[in-house]
Parts: sequence; C-alpha cells; structure tokens
Amino acid sequence: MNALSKQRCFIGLGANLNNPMGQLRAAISALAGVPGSTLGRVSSLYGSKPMGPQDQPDYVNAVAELYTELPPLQLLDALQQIEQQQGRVRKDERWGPRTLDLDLLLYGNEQLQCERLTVPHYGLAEREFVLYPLQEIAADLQLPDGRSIHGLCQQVPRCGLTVVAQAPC
Ligand code: A4P
Ligand code: MG
Repeated sequence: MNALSKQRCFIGLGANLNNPMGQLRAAISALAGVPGSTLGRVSSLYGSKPMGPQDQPDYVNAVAELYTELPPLQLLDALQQIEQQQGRVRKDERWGPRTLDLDLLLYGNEQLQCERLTVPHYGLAEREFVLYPLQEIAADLQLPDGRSIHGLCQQVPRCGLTVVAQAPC
C-alpha cells in the first residue's frame, strides 16, 4: 500500500495526571511509531478546564494528524496500547482523571458505528479542547456531515482554553 492510500486521521490527546505535558509529548512520540502510519501536523498543547467532575486537575489537550494504512479497529487497538503503556487505569467514574486519553476523532471522511468505535468521536463538535486544536492544524477541515471546523469553532466558546506550549512540542 503506498502513501496515497493512507487515510487522514485525527487523534485527540488529553491528560490531567502524572505530568500531563510529559504524557502528551510521550504519546506524540508513540504515535509517530504506530505501524503503517505517518505522523502529520501536531497542534500546540492547550490547558483546559475539566469537562465532567470538577474535583480533578485541569487538563492538557492537543490534536495530532496521522496518516495510516491501518483499518479503524486496528488503529483503535494501537491507541489503546499507547494508553496502557502510559499507565492508563480505566475506572468506573465517567470523565474522571486520567494519565492519557487518546480518542479517534476522525478517520478519513468515514462515519463508523460499532460496539468499540464511533467515528466521528461523539464529543467532537461540542468540545472546545478538541475543536480549537483541530482548527489550528486543519483550518479548512469539513466533517463527514459537511459541517466546517471554522463554523463549529464559532459556535463553541473557548471556556478558558489557553495555549501552554507551542507546536511542535
Ligand atoms: N470508543 C468509541 N468510539 C471511540 C473513539 N472514536 N475513540 C470506545 C476512542 N474510543 C472510542 O473509552 C471508552 C470506550 O470508548 C473505549 O473502550 C472505546 O472502545 P475510554 O477512553 O476507556 O473511556 P473514557 O475516555 O473515560 O470515556 P469517554 O466517554 O470516551 O470520555 P471522553 O469523551 O474521552 O472524555 N476534560 C477536558 N478538559 N479535557 C479532556 O480531554 N476528557 C474526558 C474524557 C473528560 N473530561 C475532559 C477530557
Ligand atoms: Mg476516551
């Protein structure tokens, strides 16, 4: 399979435990090593207020572009393996603190729904900590349903989102 047949994907990164900026930097290095894949642009690192329970530290978020020949579930496996390598413990509390969360935001222009995977990611269009980093690295992007990243950013306030480290980190 040649480079032209790779799918353009976007991965959302988030962390709020155990040196979150270091977690994101390590995860970006790990993404560069995913088999059959090439890392593209990486956004700045953004500080964000926690969505969900408020009694947890602020998050650091970013978005990375990845060109891959892996099919969607194999890419999800690779992302979950990186989460595990960086000490991710899945707890029952929804939206609780974590060392590293990797969400598959977009897989080409595909819309996928199965037990393990929903793409586009269900929270993409509402989350400032996803939309603004995505806009930074893909300003002309359109979602599979035709909505533009530019239009979505106009609808979602920044809610205190700030750049804490410039790209590439
Ligand atoms: N899954 C389905 N679709 C996807 C997808 N597109 N990408 C499944 C990744 N995984 C997907 O995920 C649960 C299951 O979702 C996976 O096993 C996979 O098969 P998880 O990572 O184990 O659980 P989670 O992340 O705790 O749940 P959830 O609902 O995905 O949480 P989110 O949406 O990831 O939100 N506040 C700030 N400021 N920044 C953040 O990054 N993140 C969260 C977690 C909460 N608050 C936050 C942030
Ligand atoms: Mg997640």
